Amino acid sequence: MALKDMKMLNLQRNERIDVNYIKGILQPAATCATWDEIWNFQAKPDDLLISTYPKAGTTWTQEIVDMIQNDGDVEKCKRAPIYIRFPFIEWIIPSLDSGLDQANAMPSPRTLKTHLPVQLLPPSFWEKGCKIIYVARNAKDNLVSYYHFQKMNAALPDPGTWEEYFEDFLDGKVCWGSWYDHVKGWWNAKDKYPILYLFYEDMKKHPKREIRKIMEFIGKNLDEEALDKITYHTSFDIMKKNPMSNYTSIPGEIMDHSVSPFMRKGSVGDWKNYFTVAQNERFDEDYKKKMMGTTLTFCSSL
Ligand code: PPS
Repeated sequence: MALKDMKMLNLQRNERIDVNYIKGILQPAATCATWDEIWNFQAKPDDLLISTYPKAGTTWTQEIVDMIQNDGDVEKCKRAPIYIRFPFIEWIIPSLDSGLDQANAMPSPRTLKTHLPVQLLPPSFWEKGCKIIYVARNAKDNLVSYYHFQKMNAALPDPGTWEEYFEDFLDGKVCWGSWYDHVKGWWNAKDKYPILYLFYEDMKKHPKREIRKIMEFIGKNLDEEALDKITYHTSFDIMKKNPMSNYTSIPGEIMDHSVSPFMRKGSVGDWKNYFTVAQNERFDEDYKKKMMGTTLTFCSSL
């Protein structure tokens, strides 16, 4: 089936997408169908890449980066929805362009988005020495956020029950694979490549400090007033109301915000409202095994 037909089929029948594997990592079938093209994507030296495991704070970081790049000009950042401003390189958005087409059509300097685990990143990003901002979020909140997102987003598989999804997440049987391997893989890469590794929880606790880190990393120099403005404009409450960052412009057949809004809670520790005591114990035990030996640590409540 041609890719174009597949996109329309999803939209018309309002069905969930198919999934498949790329080198052992579950991915939307449309991503698998274009994998060779994605793998051979030609990055440019002045590309900036925002990389995350899904639901770790991508959109938040994108808005911050755009605000910094535009010297704190709110109106400029409202020029288009977030998914148009930042091509998502491995994504085929039903009824819209592919991320690759968008990226290839975009003038430089480009800021791109990916959820790919480190081993699946197109090699040209490494070869060209592109700067990369990686954002990680504690696994428990990440799991809860991803579960709700899959419920509202027909462009991802149905998550099943909470209990089923909980096990799938621990097993890495979700799109873009294991959270554990993802955060560890990128953590290890940061010592070899120009990667700024950030944490969602730090951004919540010290937004201005983390925004300043991003600003310095991308080589900008804004005054305190601009930084304050960016901190305000990129707060959860403001971004939730901003149609250019809250994904409400995606057709309702794909994202149904009445099931769960894209800008859902934006907090640290929401997992406590979903994990049973037994699930929490099982999670912690499994976590210790999977994260053994890494220097990477997270906080899951503030
Ligand atoms: S995606 O679909 O993978 O790109 O999603 P992503 O943007 O990575 O993650 C969505 C979660 O981030 C929350 N979010 C924010 N939190 C705090 N402050 C701001 N400004 C902000 N913007 C987005 C969003 O609400 C999702 O988290 P949950 O826990 O589901 O609310």
